[in-house]
Amino acid sequence: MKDMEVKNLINLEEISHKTSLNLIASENYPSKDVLNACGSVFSTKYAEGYPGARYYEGCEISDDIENLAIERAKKLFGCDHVNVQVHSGTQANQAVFLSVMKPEDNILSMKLDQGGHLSHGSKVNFSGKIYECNFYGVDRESELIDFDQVRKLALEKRPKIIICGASAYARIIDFEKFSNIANEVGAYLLSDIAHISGLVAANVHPSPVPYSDFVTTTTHKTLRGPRGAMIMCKKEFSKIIDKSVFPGMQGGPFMNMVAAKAVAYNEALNDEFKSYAKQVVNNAKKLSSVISSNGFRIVSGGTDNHQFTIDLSRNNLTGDEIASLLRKNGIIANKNGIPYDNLPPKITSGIRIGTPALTSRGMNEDQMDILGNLIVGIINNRNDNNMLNKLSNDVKALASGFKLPGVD
Ligand code: DSN
Repeated sequence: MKDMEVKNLINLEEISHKTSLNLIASENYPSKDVLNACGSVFSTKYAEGYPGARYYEGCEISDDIENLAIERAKKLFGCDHVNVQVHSGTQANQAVFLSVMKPEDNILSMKLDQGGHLSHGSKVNFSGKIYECNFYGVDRESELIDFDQVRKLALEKRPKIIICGASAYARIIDFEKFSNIANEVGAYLLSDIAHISGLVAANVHPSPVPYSDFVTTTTHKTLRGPRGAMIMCKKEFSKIIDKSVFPGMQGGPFMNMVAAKAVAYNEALNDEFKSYAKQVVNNAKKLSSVISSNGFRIVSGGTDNHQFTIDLSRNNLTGDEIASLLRKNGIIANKNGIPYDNLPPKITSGIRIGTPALTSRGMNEDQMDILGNLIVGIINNRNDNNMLNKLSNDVKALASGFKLPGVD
């Protein structure tokens, strides 16, 4: 690369990943093949429209790559129809809303501060500005989705769409229960599986596809593809979903990202991916149990998926201070609210931990044991600089034993 300023920053980012341990639950390391497709000549191509019906000439090969991505995605998730053009998870949700709702129609979704997502109706997001939104949460004791509340609110508010799926929820989501409630009140069911789609693809989490009218997901989290998204839907919604994406809210698709999605779907069909997805969950279970056995409470008592949240309130600590402390010592995670948090979103009482990225680097339960003790050690020795120096060297040593997929 001739641009040394940018090259230097890319190198620095690479070194930063290599020498630290990435526990951001929504991040992952895709393969070299996925990255190559992202950087391929397809980034040049304008292909507004859909295969066989484009608004530009010279789209024959773009048609082939998009059809390939669609066929692979349908095989992977067993869905009737898929749109692989949508650029992001938020835009995927937006396209679903545009397809069946009018402004001021009513959404029922999970509270943002109990695990939901901004694009599910938050006041600061387009979804909360355009639509009327009501929210369900988790039970105060079990910290599991409160289905009595979901049903009560659904009967009372008669939403047009019920959304299930979360950004910070560590337990299995019962899509059938959501579907029964949606059917009872005549609502559409949108399952946003952005976080867990890789686990769904590998059958380590139940699939929402048989129960949902619409399923949205990003492609870069547990699914380990390129930055992007996709929408799956029942056959009857195929046309309105595609129209909502283009020309409704996007122009030309990013054909390089469509190519990279095709690569990622194919990788996810392999047995190696299934082993990775199982390991992601085993790693999260192991890491949460090491941390909880050292005196930290885990929200809902543990995890069934790729992530969990540590409740720091009983230790008189905040998410903000501990996320920053961990980062200074080479462990990257994010502050996160816990259910019924007394602290504001910029401070929070929790730290969200996810295992997809480290699992992709090849780590297993043995490394989770070491890592759990490092996390606990860093928190407990936060005022002892000598100990912190030693522990951050241990973090670097652990990181240096595992390559970065797609880069090394
Ligand atoms: N919700 C973000 C996350 O889970 O990190 C992504 O939108």
